[in-house]
Amino acid sequence: MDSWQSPELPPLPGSGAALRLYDTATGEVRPTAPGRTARMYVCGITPYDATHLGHAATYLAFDLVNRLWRDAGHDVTYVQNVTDIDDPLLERAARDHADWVVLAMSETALFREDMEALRVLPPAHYIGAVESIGEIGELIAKMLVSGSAYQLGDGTGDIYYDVSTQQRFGYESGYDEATMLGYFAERGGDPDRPGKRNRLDALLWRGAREGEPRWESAVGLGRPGWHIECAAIALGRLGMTFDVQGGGSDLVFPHHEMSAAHAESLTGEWPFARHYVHAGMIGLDGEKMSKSRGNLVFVSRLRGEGVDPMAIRLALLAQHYRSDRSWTGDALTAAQHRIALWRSAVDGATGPDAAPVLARVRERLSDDLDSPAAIAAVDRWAREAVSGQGDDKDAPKLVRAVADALLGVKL
Ligand code: 5CA
Ligand code: ZN
Repeated sequence: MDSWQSPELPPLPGSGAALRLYDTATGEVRPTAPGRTARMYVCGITPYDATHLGHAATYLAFDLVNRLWRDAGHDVTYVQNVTDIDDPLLERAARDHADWVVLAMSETALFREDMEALRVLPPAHYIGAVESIGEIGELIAKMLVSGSAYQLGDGTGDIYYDVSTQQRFGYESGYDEATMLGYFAERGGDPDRPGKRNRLDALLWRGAREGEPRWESAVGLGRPGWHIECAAIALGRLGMTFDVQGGGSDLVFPHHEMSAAHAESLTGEWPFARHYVHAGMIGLDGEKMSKSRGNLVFVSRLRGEGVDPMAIRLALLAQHYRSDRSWTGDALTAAQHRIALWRSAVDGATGPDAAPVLARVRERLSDDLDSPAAIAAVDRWAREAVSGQGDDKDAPKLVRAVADALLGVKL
Protein backbone atom coordinates (compact mmCIF):
# COMPACT_ATOMS: atom_id res chain seq x y z
CA MET A 1 0.00 0.00 0.00
CA ASP A 2 1.05 3.58 -0.35
CA SER A 3 2.40 5.12 2.80
CA TRP A 4 2.22 8.89 3.30
CA GLN A 5 4.46 11.87 2.64
CA SER A 6 7.39 12.33 4.99
CA PRO A 7 7.82 15.65 6.80
CA GLU A 8 11.26 17.21 6.57
CA LEU A 9 13.66 16.38 9.37
CA PRO A 10 15.90 19.37 10.10
CA PRO A 11 19.51 18.57 11.06
CA LEU A 12 20.66 19.11 14.64
CA PRO A 13 24.23 19.60 15.87
CA GLY A 14 25.84 16.53 17.43
CA SER A 15 23.83 13.40 18.10
CA GLY A 16 21.56 11.98 20.76
CA ALA A 17 22.14 9.27 23.38
CA ALA A 18 21.00 5.65 23.17
CA LEU A 19 17.23 5.41 23.58
CA ARG A 20 15.93 3.58 26.65
CA LEU A 21 12.40 2.18 26.62
CA TYR A 22 10.10 0.31 28.95
CA ASP A 23 9.76 -3.30 27.83
CA THR A 24 6.54 -5.06 28.80
CA ALA A 25 8.19 -8.51 28.69
CA THR A 26 10.86 -7.74 31.30
CA GLY A 27 8.97 -4.99 33.16
CA GLU A 28 11.88 -2.57 33.07
CA VAL A 29 13.26 0.40 31.20
CA ARG A 30 16.17 -0.99 29.17
CA PRO A 31 18.41 0.53 26.51
CA THR A 32 17.48 -0.25 22.93
CA ALA A 33 20.55 -1.51 21.09
CA PRO A 34 19.82 -1.32 17.38
CA GLY A 35 22.42 -2.01 14.74
CA ARG A 36 23.13 0.63 12.12
CA THR A 37 19.53 0.22 11.01
CA ALA A 38 16.93 0.09 13.76
CA ARG A 39 13.92 -2.11 13.03
CA MET A 40 10.43 -1.33 14.33
CA TYR A 41 6.98 -2.81 13.76
CA VAL A 42 3.93 -0.94 15.02
CA CYS A 43 0.46 -2.44 14.74
CA GLY A 44 -1.68 -0.37 12.39
CA ILE A 45 -5.35 0.46 12.29
CA THR A 46 -8.39 -1.65 11.53
CA PRO A 47 -9.92 0.83 9.09
CA TYR A 48 -13.61 0.78 9.92
CA ASP A 49 -13.66 4.20 11.53
CA ALA A 50 -11.64 7.40 11.35
CA THR A 51 -8.46 7.96 13.37
CA HIS A 52 -9.39 8.94 16.91
CA LEU A 53 -7.11 10.63 19.40
CA GLY A 54 -6.25 7.29 21.01
CA HIS A 55 -4.80 5.96 17.76
CA ALA A 56 -3.04 9.26 17.16
CA ALA A 57 -1.43 9.25 20.62
CA THR A 58 -0.08 5.74 20.11
CA TYR A 59 1.41 6.52 16.69
CA LEU A 60 2.92 9.73 18.08
CA ALA A 61 4.71 7.76 20.82
CA PHE A 62 6.35 5.52 18.22
CA ASP A 63 7.08 8.52 16.05
CA LEU A 64 9.24 9.78 18.93
CA VAL A 65 11.06 6.43 18.97
CA ASN A 66 11.72 6.81 15.25
CA ARG A 67 12.98 10.39 15.69
CA LEU A 68 15.20 9.54 18.67
CA TRP A 69 16.88 6.69 16.84
CA ARG A 70 17.51 8.89 13.81
CA ASP A 71 18.92 11.58 16.08
CA ALA A 72 21.26 8.96 17.57
CA GLY A 73 22.58 8.26 14.07
CA HIS A 74 20.59 5.19 13.05
CA ASP A 75 18.61 4.52 9.92
CA VAL A 76 15.17 3.18 10.76
CA THR A 77 13.19 0.52 8.96
CA TYR A 78 9.66 1.07 10.14
CA VAL A 79 6.87 -1.34 9.22
CA GLN A 80 3.16 -0.91 9.88
CA ASN A 81 0.18 -3.01 8.83
CA VAL A 82 -3.44 -2.24 8.00
CA THR A 83 -5.93 -4.86 9.17
CA ASP A 84 -8.00 -4.40 6.02
CA ILE A 85 -9.89 -7.65 6.43
CA ASP A 86 -11.26 -8.76 9.80
CA ASP A 87 -14.59 -9.30 11.57
CA PRO A 88 -14.99 -5.74 12.93
CA LEU A 89 -14.62 -4.30 9.44
CA LEU A 90 -17.21 -6.66 7.97
CA GLU A 91 -19.59 -6.04 10.88
CA ARG A 92 -19.39 -2.27 10.48
CA ALA A 93 -19.87 -2.48 6.72
CA ALA A 94 -22.92 -4.71 7.20
CA ARG A 95 -24.38 -2.37 9.84
CA ASP A 96 -23.99 0.63 7.53
CA HIS A 97 -24.97 -1.22 4.33
CA ALA A 98 -21.58 -0.23 2.97
CA ASP A 99 -19.06 -2.09 0.85
CA TRP A 100 -16.28 -3.27 3.19
CA VAL A 101 -13.60 -2.61 0.54
CA VAL A 102 -14.73 0.98 0.06
CA LEU A 103 -14.98 1.48 3.83
CA ALA A 104 -11.43 0.16 4.38
CA MET A 105 -10.00 2.21 1.53
CA SER A 106 -11.63 5.47 2.54
CA GLU A 107 -10.75 5.15 6.24
CA THR A 108 -7.16 4.23 5.38
CA ALA A 109 -6.95 7.29 3.13
CA LEU A 110 -8.21 9.47 5.97
CA PHE A 111 -5.66 7.91 8.34
CA ARG A 112 -2.84 8.80 5.94
CA GLU A 113 -4.07 12.41 5.84
CA ASP A 114 -4.23 12.55 9.64
CA MET A 115 -0.73 11.11 10.02
CA GLU A 116 0.64 13.55 7.48
CA ALA A 117 -1.05 16.49 9.20
CA LEU A 118 0.39 15.36 12.55
CA ARG A 119 3.85 15.14 10.92
CA VAL A 120 4.31 11.47 11.74
CA LEU A 121 7.28 9.94 9.91
CA PRO A 122 5.83 7.34 7.51
CA PRO A 123 6.64 3.63 7.61
CA ALA A 124 8.96 2.36 4.88
CA HIS A 125 6.56 -0.56 4.42
CA TYR A 126 2.86 0.06 4.87
CA ILE A 127 1.28 -3.33 4.30
CA GLY A 128 -2.35 -4.47 4.15
CA ALA A 129 -3.55 -7.86 5.35
CA VAL A 130 -5.27 -8.50 2.02
CA GLU A 131 -2.11 -7.98 -0.01
CA SER A 132 -0.27 -10.36 2.38
CA ILE A 133 -2.66 -13.31 2.14
CA GLY A 134 -0.29 -15.32 -0.08
CA GLU A 135 2.60 -15.12 2.37
CA ILE A 136 0.32 -15.69 5.36
CA GLY A 137 -1.09 -18.86 3.78
CA GLU A 138 2.40 -20.22 3.17
CA LEU A 139 3.44 -19.64 6.77
CA ILE A 140 0.34 -21.40 8.08
CA ALA A 141 1.05 -24.33 5.75
CA LYS A 142 4.53 -24.57 7.30
CA MET A 143 3.01 -24.53 10.79
CA LEU A 144 0.67 -27.39 9.86
CA VAL A 145 3.68 -29.42 8.73
CA SER A 146 5.73 -28.67 11.85
CA GLY A 147 2.79 -29.41 14.15
CA SER A 148 2.29 -26.00 15.75
CA ALA A 149 -0.99 -25.60 13.84
CA TYR A 150 -3.93 -27.95 13.35
CA GLN A 151 -7.17 -28.18 11.39
CA LEU A 152 -10.17 -27.98 13.68
CA GLY A 153 -11.69 -30.98 11.92
CA ASP A 154 -15.32 -29.82 11.97
CA GLY A 155 -15.47 -29.24 8.22
CA THR A 156 -15.13 -25.47 8.44
CA GLY A 157 -11.53 -25.39 7.19
CA ASP A 158 -10.56 -23.33 10.26
CA ILE A 159 -6.96 -23.69 11.42
CA TYR A 160 -5.71 -23.00 14.96
CA TYR A 161 -2.36 -22.38 16.59
CA ASP A 162 -1.51 -24.86 19.35
CA VAL A 163 -0.16 -22.71 22.19
CA SER A 164 1.14 -25.75 24.07
CA THR A 165 3.82 -26.21 21.38
CA GLN A 166 5.59 -22.99 22.38
CA GLN A 167 7.48 -23.45 25.63
CA ARG A 168 7.94 -19.75 26.26
CA PHE A 169 4.31 -18.81 25.62
CA GLY A 170 3.30 -16.09 28.10
CA TYR A 171 6.67 -14.34 28.44
CA GLU A 172 5.56 -11.20 26.62
CA SER A 173 2.55 -10.31 28.81
CA GLY A 174 3.67 -12.21 31.92
CA TYR A 175 -0.02 -12.89 32.69
CA ASP A 176 -1.30 -15.94 34.50
CA GLU A 177 -3.73 -18.23 32.72
CA ALA A 178 -6.90 -16.78 34.23
CA THR A 179 -5.92 -13.26 33.16
CA MET A 180 -5.04 -14.52 29.70
CA LEU A 181 -8.39 -16.27 29.35
CA GLY A 182 -10.22 -13.11 30.39
CA TYR A 183 -8.51 -10.92 27.81
CA PHE A 184 -8.66 -13.64 25.17
CA ALA A 185 -12.46 -13.80 25.42
CA GLU A 186 -12.73 -9.99 25.52
CA ARG A 187 -10.45 -9.32 22.56
CA GLY A 188 -11.56 -11.54 19.73
CA GLY A 189 -10.62 -14.99 21.07
CA ASP A 190 -12.91 -18.03 21.39
CA PRO A 191 -11.88 -19.99 24.49
CA ASP A 192 -14.99 -22.16 24.48
CA ARG A 193 -15.08 -23.29 20.88
CA PRO A 194 -15.47 -27.08 20.77
CA GLY A 195 -12.71 -29.10 19.14
CA LYS A 196 -9.78 -26.89 20.15
CA ARG A 197 -6.80 -28.54 21.81
CA ASN A 198 -6.27 -25.69 24.32
CA ARG A 199 -8.67 -22.91 25.28
CA LEU A 200 -6.09 -20.26 24.39
CA ASP A 201 -5.41 -21.61 20.90
CA ALA A 202 -5.82 -18.74 18.44
CA LEU A 203 -7.38 -18.76 14.99
CA LEU A 204 -4.81 -18.69 12.18
CA TRP A 205 -7.10 -19.21 9.23
CA ARG A 206 -10.86 -18.98 8.83
CA GLY A 207 -12.22 -21.27 6.13
CA ALA A 208 -14.56 -19.71 3.56
CA ARG A 209 -18.12 -18.98 4.80
CA GLU A 210 -21.20 -18.19 2.80
CA GLY A 211 -21.40 -14.46 2.13
CA GLU A 212 -17.90 -13.66 3.45
CA PRO A 213 -14.92 -12.56 1.40
CA ARG A 214 -12.42 -15.35 0.75
CA TRP A 215 -9.08 -15.85 -0.98
CA GLU A 216 -7.24 -18.85 -2.36
CA SER A 217 -4.09 -19.72 -0.41
CA ALA A 218 -1.69 -22.54 0.38
CA VAL A 219 -4.13 -23.67 3.09
CA GLY A 220 -7.28 -23.44 1.01
CA LEU A 221 -10.03 -20.90 0.55
CA GLY A 222 -10.74 -18.42 3.34
CA ARG A 223 -9.18 -15.48 5.18
CA PRO A 224 -6.42 -15.00 7.73
CA GLY A 225 -6.67 -14.63 11.49
CA TRP A 226 -5.47 -11.47 13.16
CA HIS A 227 -2.25 -12.40 14.98
CA ILE A 228 -0.66 -14.30 12.10
CA GLU A 229 -1.19 -11.20 9.95
CA CYS A 230 1.24 -9.16 12.04
CA ALA A 231 3.65 -12.07 12.54
CA ALA A 232 3.86 -12.58 8.76
CA ILE A 233 4.13 -8.92 7.81
CA ALA A 234 6.84 -8.27 10.41
CA LEU A 235 8.81 -11.45 9.63
CA GLY A 236 8.73 -10.77 5.90
CA ARG A 237 10.18 -7.24 6.20
CA LEU A 238 12.18 -7.24 9.43
CA GLY A 239 13.05 -10.85 10.17
CA MET A 240 13.33 -12.09 13.76
CA THR A 241 14.66 -10.26 16.80
CA PHE A 242 13.87 -6.80 15.58
CA ASP A 243 14.18 -3.88 17.96
CA VAL A 244 10.66 -2.77 18.87
CA GLN A 245 7.19 -4.29 18.53
CA GLY A 246 4.71 -1.56 19.39
CA GLY A 247 1.07 -0.72 19.90
CA GLY A 248 -1.41 0.37 22.53
CA SER A 249 -1.64 -1.50 25.84
CA ASP A 250 -4.83 -3.23 24.66
CA LEU A 251 -2.57 -5.29 22.37
CA VAL A 252 -0.36 -6.75 25.15
CA PHE A 253 -2.55 -9.85 25.22
CA PRO A 254 -3.51 -11.77 23.19
CA HIS A 255 -2.28 -9.94 20.10
CA HIS A 256 1.41 -9.36 20.77
CA GLU A 257 1.81 -12.57 22.76
CA MET A 258 0.30 -14.59 19.90
CA SER A 259 2.16 -12.81 17.08
CA ALA A 260 5.44 -13.41 18.90
CA ALA A 261 4.60 -17.06 19.60
CA HIS A 262 3.59 -17.67 15.97
CA ALA A 263 6.84 -16.22 14.65
CA GLU A 264 8.93 -18.06 17.25
CA SER A 265 7.24 -21.38 16.36
CA LEU A 266 7.82 -20.71 12.67
CA THR A 267 11.49 -19.91 12.92
CA GLY A 268 12.63 -21.75 16.04
CA GLU A 269 14.31 -18.48 17.04
CA TRP A 270 13.67 -16.26 20.05
CA PRO A 271 12.65 -13.55 20.68
CA PHE A 272 10.38 -12.07 18.03
CA ALA A 273 11.22 -8.56 19.27
CA ARG A 274 13.80 -7.24 21.72
CA HIS A 275 11.39 -4.71 23.24
CA TYR A 276 7.61 -4.90 23.47
CA VAL A 277 6.49 -1.32 23.91
CA HIS A 278 2.95 -0.27 24.79
CA ALA A 279 1.29 3.11 24.94
CA GLY A 280 -1.40 3.83 27.53
CA MET A 281 -5.05 4.25 26.62
CA ILE A 282 -6.57 7.63 25.87
CA GLY A 283 -9.97 8.12 27.38
CA LEU A 284 -12.68 10.71 27.26
CA ASP A 285 -14.46 11.65 30.47
CA GLY A 286 -12.94 8.74 32.35
CA GLU A 287 -13.72 6.02 29.81
CA LYS A 288 -11.36 4.38 27.30
CA MET A 289 -11.88 5.96 23.89
CA SER A 290 -13.09 3.15 21.68
CA LYS A 291 -15.24 2.46 18.70
CA SER A 292 -17.53 0.19 20.66
CA ARG A 293 -18.15 2.83 23.36
CA GLY A 294 -18.85 5.47 20.74
CA ASN A 295 -17.00 8.19 22.69
CA LEU A 296 -14.54 9.06 19.98
CA VAL A 297 -12.88 12.35 19.16
CA PHE A 298 -11.58 12.16 15.61
CA VAL A 299 -8.41 13.86 14.44
CA SER A 300 -10.10 14.64 11.11
CA ARG A 301 -13.02 16.33 12.87
CA LEU A 302 -10.75 18.56 14.91
CA ARG A 303 -8.80 19.40 11.76
CA GLY A 304 -12.07 20.18 10.01
CA GLU A 305 -12.92 22.59 12.81
CA GLY A 306 -9.68 24.39 12.06
CA VAL A 307 -7.67 23.09 15.04
CA ASP A 308 -3.93 23.30 14.35
CA PRO A 309 -2.62 19.70 14.09
CA MET A 310 0.53 20.86 15.89
CA ALA A 311 -1.61 21.77 18.90
CA ILE A 312 -3.20 18.28 18.81
CA ARG A 313 0.29 16.79 18.69
CA LEU A 314 1.54 18.87 21.57
CA ALA A 315 -1.58 18.18 23.65
CA LEU A 316 -1.08 14.43 23.24
CA LEU A 317 2.64 14.61 24.05
CA ALA A 318 2.07 16.76 27.16
CA GLN A 319 1.54 13.62 29.25
CA HIS A 320 3.70 10.50 29.33
CA TYR A 321 2.96 7.94 26.62
CA ARG A 322 2.65 5.05 29.07
CA SER A 323 0.03 6.62 31.30
CA ASP A 324 -3.65 6.03 30.68
CA ARG A 325 -4.89 9.56 30.20
CA SER A 326 -7.91 11.60 29.24
CA TRP A 327 -8.48 13.96 26.38
CA THR A 328 -10.04 17.19 27.57
CA GLY A 329 -10.82 20.53 26.01
CA ASP A 330 -8.51 22.07 28.60
CA ALA A 331 -5.56 20.00 27.38
CA LEU A 332 -6.15 21.30 23.87
CA THR A 333 -6.48 24.90 25.05
CA ALA A 334 -3.25 24.57 27.03
CA ALA A 335 -1.47 23.21 23.95
CA GLN A 336 -2.79 26.09 21.83
CA HIS A 337 -1.40 28.60 24.33
CA ARG A 338 1.89 26.73 24.43
CA ILE A 339 2.23 26.73 20.62
CA ALA A 340 1.52 30.47 20.58
CA LEU A 341 4.21 31.06 23.25
CA TRP A 342 6.78 28.90 21.45
CA ARG A 343 6.04 30.55 18.11
CA SER A 344 6.40 34.04 19.45
CA ALA A 345 9.68 33.02 21.13
CA VAL A 346 11.25 31.49 18.01
CA ASP A 347 10.01 34.41 15.90
CA GLY A 348 12.11 36.74 18.07
CA ALA A 349 15.61 37.83 17.01
CA THR A 350 17.38 36.51 20.11
CA GLY A 351 16.98 34.37 23.22
CA PRO A 352 19.02 32.56 25.89
CA ASP A 353 21.62 30.02 24.70
CA ALA A 354 19.68 27.04 23.31
CA ALA A 355 22.37 24.37 23.55
CA PRO A 356 21.15 23.34 27.03
CA VAL A 357 17.60 23.05 25.65
CA LEU A 358 18.79 20.65 22.96
CA ALA A 359 20.76 18.64 25.55
CA ARG A 360 17.82 18.51 27.97
CA VAL A 361 15.25 17.53 25.33
CA ARG A 362 17.54 14.77 24.05
CA GLU A 363 18.26 13.53 27.54
CA ARG A 364 14.62 13.47 28.68
CA LEU A 365 13.24 11.89 25.52
CA SER A 366 15.91 9.19 25.47
CA ASP A 367 14.74 8.17 28.97
CA ASP A 368 11.60 6.26 27.99
CA LEU A 369 10.21 9.21 26.01
CA ASP A 370 9.73 11.67 28.86
CA SER A 371 7.94 14.16 26.61
CA PRO A 372 6.41 16.21 29.48
CA ALA A 373 9.89 17.09 30.79
CA ALA A 374 11.19 17.74 27.25
CA ILE A 375 8.26 20.11 26.65
CA ALA A 376 8.94 21.84 29.98
CA ALA A 377 12.52 22.55 28.87
CA VAL A 378 11.26 24.33 25.74
CA ASP A 379 8.66 26.16 27.85
CA ARG A 380 11.34 27.58 30.14
CA TRP A 381 13.45 28.79 27.24
CA ALA A 382 10.42 30.31 25.50
CA ARG A 383 9.25 32.17 28.61
CA GLU A 384 12.71 33.63 29.10
CA ALA A 385 13.04 34.54 25.42
CA VAL A 386 9.70 36.39 25.26
CA SER A 387 10.56 38.25 28.45
CA GLY A 388 13.63 39.62 26.69
CA GLN A 389 16.30 37.47 28.35
CA GLY A 390 19.38 36.33 26.41
CA ASP A 391 21.02 37.81 23.35
CA ASP A 392 21.96 34.67 21.44
CA LYS A 393 21.07 35.27 17.79
CA ASP A 394 21.26 31.56 16.86
CA ALA A 395 19.05 30.36 19.69
CA PRO A 396 15.58 30.86 18.12
CA LYS A 397 16.62 28.91 15.01
CA LEU A 398 18.03 26.06 17.09
CA VAL A 399 14.94 25.79 19.29
CA ARG A 400 12.77 25.73 16.16
CA ALA A 401 14.86 22.81 14.86
CA VAL A 402 14.75 20.98 18.22
CA ALA A 403 10.95 21.22 18.39
CA ASP A 404 10.64 20.06 14.78
CA ALA A 405 13.23 17.24 14.67
CA LEU A 406 12.73 15.72 18.12
CA LEU A 407 9.16 16.54 19.10
CA GLY A 408 7.78 16.72 15.56
CA VAL A 409 6.25 20.13 16.28
CA LYS A 410 6.65 22.56 13.40
CA LEU A 411 6.57 26.10 14.70
N1 5CA B 1 -5.36 -3.47 13.57
C1 5CA B 1 -5.16 -3.78 14.95
C2 5CA B 1 -3.70 -3.94 15.29
S1 5CA B 1 -2.92 -5.10 14.24
C3 5CA B 1 -5.77 -2.70 15.86
O1 5CA B 1 -5.67 -2.84 17.07
N2 5CA B 1 -6.38 -1.68 15.24
S2 5CA B 1 -7.11 -0.48 16.01
O2 5CA B 1 -7.59 0.40 14.96
O3 5CA B 1 -8.08 -0.97 16.92
O4 5CA B 1 -6.02 0.26 16.86
C4 5CA B 1 -4.89 0.85 16.23
C5 5CA B 1 -3.84 1.21 17.27
O5 5CA B 1 -4.35 2.19 18.17
C6 5CA B 1 -3.42 0.01 18.14
O6 5CA B 1 -2.02 0.12 18.44
C7 5CA B 1 -4.22 0.21 19.41
O7 5CA B 1 -3.58 -0.36 20.53
C8 5CA B 1 -4.25 1.72 19.51
N3 5CA B 1 -5.43 2.23 20.25
C9 5CA B 1 -6.73 1.89 20.09
N4 5CA B 1 -7.52 2.57 20.96
C10 5CA B 1 -6.69 3.36 21.69
C11 5CA B 1 -6.88 4.31 22.76
N5 5CA B 1 -8.09 4.59 23.24
N6 5CA B 1 -5.78 4.94 23.26
C12 5CA B 1 -4.55 4.68 22.79
N7 5CA B 1 -4.30 3.79 21.78
C13 5CA B 1 -5.36 3.15 21.24
ZN1 ZN C 1 -0.99 -6.10 14.95
